[in-house]
Amino acid sequence: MKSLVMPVVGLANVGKSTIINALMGDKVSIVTHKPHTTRSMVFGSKKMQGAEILFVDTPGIEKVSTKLGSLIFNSMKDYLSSLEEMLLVLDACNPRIEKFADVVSKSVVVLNKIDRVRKPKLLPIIHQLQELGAKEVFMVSANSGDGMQQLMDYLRMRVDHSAQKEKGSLYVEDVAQYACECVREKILVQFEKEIPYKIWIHTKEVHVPENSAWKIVLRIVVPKASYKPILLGKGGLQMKAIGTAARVELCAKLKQPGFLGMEIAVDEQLWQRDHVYEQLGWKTPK
Ligand SMILES: Nc1nc2c(ncn2[C@@H]2O[C@H](COP(=O)(O)OP(=O)(O)OP(=O)(O)O)[C@@H](O)[C@H]2O)c(=O)[nH]1
Ligand SMILES: [Mg+2]
Repeated sequence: MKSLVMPVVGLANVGKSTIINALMGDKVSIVTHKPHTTRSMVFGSKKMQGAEILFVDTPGIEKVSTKLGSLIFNSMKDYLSSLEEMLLVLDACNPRIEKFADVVSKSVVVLNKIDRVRKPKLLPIIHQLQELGAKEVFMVSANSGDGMQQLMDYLRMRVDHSAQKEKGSLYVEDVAQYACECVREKILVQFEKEIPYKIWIHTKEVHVPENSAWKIVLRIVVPKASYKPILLGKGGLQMKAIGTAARVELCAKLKQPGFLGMEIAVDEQLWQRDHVYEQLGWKTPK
């Protein structure tokens, strides 16, 4: 099978995850209106006849003053310089090309959110990107779907021209990670300020048989005891609503009914623990 690995990079909140979900025709990565929603690498494998594209969703490349934020920032800088090719997503309203001047020449650039900008405003941006040697420039609105088919056709053509790889799938879908992300998305949308950024979710139990009901139990770890009643809400109703929304989404994804259990644990040392960063995919420097 011919395959193409396509990392999708850019600043926070520019629509990287939305673009991947639209190209996949399926939700693989969570999306919210808040910056720094994605905090791990997320993989989505799009299979077509005899071809596969592995999209790699990545966190926004912007400095944040937490240990996790700076770990992500430094790792992403290294990752970017190691790449031979990437899909660089810029917000058409505020492209901030200068942040990526040194990688534009190895990028397929996607100007997203064109639904929010007048077309003539795009011309000097495109010109600047071409001057910097962009491989291609696409103008899209991932939300409305405008321009997305052209982007997909181009990627499909690129797989056809890429080297033959060994047979077999590049990627095994990670149900456990998706379940944690699904709950984190609902928490991000529901709660203001820092709480959603301070929690860590991991799986306690994952049982996903092929043709019968699934069971997934998650543990939400918070660094302060005071967060727990806030998350739970009055009579636990808030958490219940979040659980229900996530379960409905997981049922649709897994095409099976199932049980989603959640518990909240307090660990004041949470963000001092290396294994937390490692589970998120970021190695802490020794
Ligand atoms: N108007 C408009 N909004 C969009 C478009 N694409 C994405 N958005 C919105 O932009 C916000 C951020 O989208 P995400 O896909 O989470 O952005 P991201 O780049 O993955 O963000 P991080 O994971 O935080 O780095 C969401 O509210 C999306 O609905 C678009 O084409 N037009
Ligand atoms: Mg994202």
